[in-house]
Amino acid sequence: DYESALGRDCTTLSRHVLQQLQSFSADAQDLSALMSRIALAGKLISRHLSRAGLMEGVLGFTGDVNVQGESVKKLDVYANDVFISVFKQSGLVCRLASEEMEKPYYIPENCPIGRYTLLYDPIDGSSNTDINMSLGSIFAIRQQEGNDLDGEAKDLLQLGSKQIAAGYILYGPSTILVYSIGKGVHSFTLDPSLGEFILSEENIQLPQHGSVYSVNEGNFWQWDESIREYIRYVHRTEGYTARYSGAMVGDIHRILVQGGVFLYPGTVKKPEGKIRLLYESAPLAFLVEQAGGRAITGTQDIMDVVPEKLHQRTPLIIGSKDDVALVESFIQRHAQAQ
Ligand code: P6P
Repeated sequence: DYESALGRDCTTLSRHVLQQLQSFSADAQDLSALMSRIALAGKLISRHLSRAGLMEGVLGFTGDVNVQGESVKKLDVYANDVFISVFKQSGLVCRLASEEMEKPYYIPENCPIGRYTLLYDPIDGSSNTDINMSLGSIFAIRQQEGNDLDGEAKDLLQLGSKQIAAGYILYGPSTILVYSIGKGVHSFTLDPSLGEFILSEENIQLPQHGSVYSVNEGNFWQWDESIREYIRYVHRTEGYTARYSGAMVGDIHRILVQGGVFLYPGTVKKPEGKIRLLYESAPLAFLVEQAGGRAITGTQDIMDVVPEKLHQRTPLIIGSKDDVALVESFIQRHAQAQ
């Protein structure tokens, strides 16, 4: 029958979402269509990245500084524009909130209020853009609740558990899309010859423990003593190895597959750390928890953090349950000693 003929080779993302939802309701169709548009954004960005070095004016800086005070890469702007353009006429989302935009971008025409909101980091790890290293896009989907008349998107400032779906696209040797709608974590690999993301793994589960710890040790002297104690421990204990790429999506994907822990702790000067809550930590926490892992700030689950601001940062310790618990034990021991 056709199922065996198609088999796994042709389980596309849109079909998989409908299978997951076991429904063909309008909402299910919308979510499936929404995920397909995210896949389209991923294909466009992947193609652009693969040719970046061949085209004039793609790499390098725009010369602007974004609202976060970071110098903007041309690829940041390109990727942000791709997400806006693929959703503009989709009628699926009313609002896009991105690291690259101070305020959310509203899509008023033919889009009834109360639909989905897409929160995303269009290119995460842009320090890697000009050196041909892996990069990622991170996304979260939330429901727009209320009328948001003041445009402040206050309805987005809610727990990570209010996320409807989340995931990332990893632009590496192959382009992989990993997502969850709360029913497990599944990965798709882009087949450039088909122009389709094809199912590569279902119900991914993080190992309980892994040997990898992933952190920028260049910040060692800016960390709290508890984190320095943890680092000294893994330095002197057999069985740990350091891996850090400078682009979080690749580091997180390694941990999703092999286990271990990724840390971006706060520093004495910036206790809130660097990673953004609503479109980086929260979607990754949603995904990792669905895969049987954990994600904490150091003192609370990422999924329980209620943001006060759209671009709020949090410290992030995320990965295998045992490895996150080990970091947490150093933090707790130091808190008791205070
Ligand atoms: P640092 C990229 O800017 C990013 O948000 C993550 O992708 C990455 O892990 C981290 O920042 C790198 O920051 O301070 O270690 O260079």
